[in-house]
Amino acid sequence: MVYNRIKHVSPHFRFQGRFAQAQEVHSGNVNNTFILIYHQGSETNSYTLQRINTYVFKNPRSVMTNIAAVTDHLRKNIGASRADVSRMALEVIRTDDGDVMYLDGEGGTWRAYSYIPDALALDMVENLEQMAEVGHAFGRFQRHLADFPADKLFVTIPDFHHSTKRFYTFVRSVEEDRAGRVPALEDEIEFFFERRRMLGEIVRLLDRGELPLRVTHNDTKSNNVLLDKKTGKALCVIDLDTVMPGSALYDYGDAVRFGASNAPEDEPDVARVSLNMDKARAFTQGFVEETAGFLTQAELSRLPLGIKVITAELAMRFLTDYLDGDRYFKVDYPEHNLVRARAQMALLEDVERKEEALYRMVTEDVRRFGGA
Ligand code: GN1
Ligand code: MG
Repeated sequence: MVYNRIKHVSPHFRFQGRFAQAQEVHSGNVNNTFILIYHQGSETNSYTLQRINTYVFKNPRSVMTNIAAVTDHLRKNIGASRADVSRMALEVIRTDDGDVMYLDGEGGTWRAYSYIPDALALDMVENLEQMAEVGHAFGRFQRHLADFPADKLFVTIPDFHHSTKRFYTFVRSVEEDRAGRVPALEDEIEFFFERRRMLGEIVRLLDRGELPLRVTHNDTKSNNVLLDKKTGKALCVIDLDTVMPGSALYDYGDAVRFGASNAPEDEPDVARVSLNMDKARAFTQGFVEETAGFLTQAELSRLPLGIKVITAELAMRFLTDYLDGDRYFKVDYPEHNLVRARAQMALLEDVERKEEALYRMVTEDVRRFGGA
């Protein structure tokens, strides 16, 4: 029963009312997530309770300190007095002691948010209106954090999108071959050696100061945006675990990679994997409309590079984890990480084919919305 997994934890948070029910949500590749319902008179209060994966997040206190600061800042910039602000930004629910997280004594680290009801998080974007809303949500997120001092944030996963270091980690995993899987994967391994220079392009531009460091979300999947069930409009961005200094190209690129793919991230039939240009365009319009006013010309003109680098990086991370024996990402079956890697490799090949069209599309939008 789900309740048995959380009953030692839930009483330690400031949840209002009497516990009524709990449900596990199976989304996300990293944390465990539960939705809790409490009754208070005729009111229903809902919360999200999560067990933080401390293999991935070695210092959960830094993660939660970042999230508390970022959500406060978002609320301030959205307008704390707006009636709907509670639907526009997450709110961290404190523990009895006023802390941002709870340690359960069994090695579990937990945190809670208020749950935003009547909202959708899309694993698959169904139409172009939704895709444009996802673009607005991530663009707005960047805009609202543009004046957040990036040096106040802890770097919770060092070198998270340092694709060059990720490449070296991958090479090390090939060398170690812990799970004995290397011999069967020559083609897959070669794929990343061939793209080695491209993988490092954003890192090089950041190092040379040609791209600025910003506060970025770093995990901009469409299911990390909540849309209002009734109006279809974007409400807020969730899953703030990886909010860190980064590049706008990462947020743009990862969102297109995930939301504009014609197939799920772990599609086993690679023939079905391709980039949907209409969805990419819808996302780009929403994102550029929100960000053209403050992103630099260097960023705006290179947005499509973000799609290539992030897709290659994630494909390589999945393959690395497969070679390591599946220690990082949660897997549903033994070949899951390999299937994910191959699907992302197929997507990258299609992005490479459509690269020129992607650049043309971005240029048009930047012009339209009066960018730098
Ligand atoms: C992980 O758990 P989830 O789905 O929010 C991962 C992202 C990957 C994503 C791929 C901290 O995110 O970097 O892009 O899986 N998060 C972390 O689905 O590694
Ligand atoms: Mg995440």
